[in-house]
Amino acid sequence: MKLSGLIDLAKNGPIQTIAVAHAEDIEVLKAVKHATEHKIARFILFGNHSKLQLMLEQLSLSISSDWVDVIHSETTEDSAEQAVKSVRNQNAEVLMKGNLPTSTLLNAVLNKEYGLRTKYLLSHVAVFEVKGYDRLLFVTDAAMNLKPDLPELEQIVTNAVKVARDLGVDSPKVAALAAVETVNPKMEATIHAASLAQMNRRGQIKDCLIDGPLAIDNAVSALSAEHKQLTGDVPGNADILLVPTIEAGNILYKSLIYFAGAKVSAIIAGARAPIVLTSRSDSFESKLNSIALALCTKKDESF
Ligand code: COD
Repeated sequence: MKLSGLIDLAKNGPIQTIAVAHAEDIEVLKAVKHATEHKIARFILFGNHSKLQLMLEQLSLSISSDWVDVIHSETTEDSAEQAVKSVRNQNAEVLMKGNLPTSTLLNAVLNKEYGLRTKYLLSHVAVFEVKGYDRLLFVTDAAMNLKPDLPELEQIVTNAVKVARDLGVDSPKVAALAAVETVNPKMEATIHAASLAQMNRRGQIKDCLIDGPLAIDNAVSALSAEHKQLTGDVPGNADILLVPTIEAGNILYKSLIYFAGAKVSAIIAGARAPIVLTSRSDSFESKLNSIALALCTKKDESF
């Protein structure tokens, strides 16, 4: 499957409403325009009303109650709060990050009174289409959790597995990444990875196949896995790359885009509603694919 296939998948579902926090960004608004043209979503744009009106005019997109509505807010914080509240009050089914810092949006999302917390950990799931790799590649967590401990990593895997299964990957192969393939007590990532693999073997983490520790070459290259004599289904064939820290994830995310020309879509999973969260520098195409990804993920009402 290619990332553009997500739009077709989204077309099979109901038209949902997306609340965009601080939408004053031309790439965000281009994605909004394309999504409305595909008739996959309606939008409530939060931000400065007159600026948004001007930008929408530039894109020949008019404010209409059918597809695009604008609600004025003064600051990025105000915009984030209003957008989050609109999802919490069920005026929208998906939240999207516009032109504001990730931490501003996430602080509103995590607000104890009006936010979108659940009993689960919230985590970032990015889905890449990489030239030469024969499947979509999921990377987690490249943008929310800073240095997750073992219980947090378990929840991060679980969130990513759910997203992969929503896209039709029934039993995703998860590579718990480290710098080496053997357990080294001085490298915490190797201990976490080995523990996750064992938790998976014992049925503590279900619906996927976890192996680790694996270095990234052994995770995605059959040749490299063979060279290291790594057997099993995951080495060389990973669907999900679990990274140990936000830095590792962020560097991998941006390297895939800038060096490998990969395409990306990304969301935060585990909240009351999916949250479209791409980097501000990501293209409108990746924002559009991320909208489609959010629309394709099943809502969990058990919070
Ligand atoms: N899921 C659920 N609850 C959470 C999570 C989570 N992932 N993270 C924190 N919480 C809860 C905590 O339990 C606590 O109750 C409250 O939120 C505050 O927790 P802190 O003090 O650990 O968190 P903050 O407020 O300092 O920061 C939370 C952020 C998510 C804002 C922070 O971790 C952050 O800035 N993450 C990185 C965002 C970023 O800059 N990404 C850029 C890469 S593109």
